[in-house]
Amino acid sequence: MHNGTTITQFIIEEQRHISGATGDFTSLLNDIVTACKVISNMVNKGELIGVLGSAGSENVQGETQKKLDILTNEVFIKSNEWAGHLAAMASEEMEEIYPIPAGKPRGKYLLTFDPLDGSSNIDVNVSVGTIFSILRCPGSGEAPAEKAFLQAGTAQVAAGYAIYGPSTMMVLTTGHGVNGFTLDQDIGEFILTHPNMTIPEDTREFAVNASNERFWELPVQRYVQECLSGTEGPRGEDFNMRWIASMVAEVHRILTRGGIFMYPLDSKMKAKGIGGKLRLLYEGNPMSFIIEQAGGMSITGRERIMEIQPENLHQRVPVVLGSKNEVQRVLDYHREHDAMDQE
Ligand code: AHM
Ligand code: MG
Repeated sequence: MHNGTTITQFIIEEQRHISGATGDFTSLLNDIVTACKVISNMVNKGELIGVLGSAGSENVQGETQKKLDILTNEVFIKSNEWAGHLAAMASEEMEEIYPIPAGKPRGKYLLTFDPLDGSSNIDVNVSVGTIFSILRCPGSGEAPAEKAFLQAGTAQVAAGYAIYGPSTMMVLTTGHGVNGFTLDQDIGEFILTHPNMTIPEDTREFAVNASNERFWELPVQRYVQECLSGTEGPRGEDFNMRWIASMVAEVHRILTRGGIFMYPLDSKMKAKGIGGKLRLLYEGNPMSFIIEQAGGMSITGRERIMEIQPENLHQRVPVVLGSKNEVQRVLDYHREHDAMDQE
């Protein structure tokens, strides 16, 4: 029998410190937790229940959808639309926002999510995850429009992710630090196993899809080149490299032992007229909130991600996040480069 703190207990105790908390938020987080347990079970069963492979369709980003992208999106909607805590949801897998249907009670929060991030990894049995962010819904009563979601990351009430790896874990912030919970499959509960997760300020480990190197901007090329040149280079130290192609898994590694993760702007994106690979509202912002709450830093290369005023639901941003001193260095390299450009 476990005698640790369950995630429900943890959330209720945390909410007790907030005056005026009605229990709505606690209950919303509980529904999200339930959705992640269902997804964990699906991901875990994999081909036994015939959920691997492509669905033969594309999402709004023009990416091929996996069967699990669609199924997990449905799980998230079904788990979160009934209880009366939300006014609307938005997801990577849906072009438009999903207002709570007429006939169901409407609440004061908005939920954005990527139901299965890193889903290109699913068929090869590598870790994937779910990312979510909770915002307050501005206005009252009327059905929200897309505009309601266009809030800077600093306005987030909570953010988290579930990682479906060797263990299933949930990592959560409500703006008071970051805590990690491990799913005990025998009792079906997430138990607090990683209280107060913090990111070391220094690291000698970087993560980037190096196949894009020739398309990167000069400051990123410089940073990575200096890491690669190791003890003989200007950094005077050897660096290690990782690339899982699953942002949740990279962020989880960084929360565990430090590191820097980059999906920077590149000339291929610029040619396509997009501002990055990762999406601001359900990838960049929630991960930035978690990283900052754990003492790390999260920027586009030039600015703090959480201060960006979103212009549309599926907006993309460059992402550089992780151990403070390395992210600061990447920021400095961009500033130096941009200053020289001005001269
Ligand atoms: P997805 O939301 O369609 O899964 O895409 C996001 C993922 C991130 O998890 C990961 O960091 C990145 O895409 C990997 O990109 P690449 O395939 O270029 O390495
Ligand atoms: Mg994603």
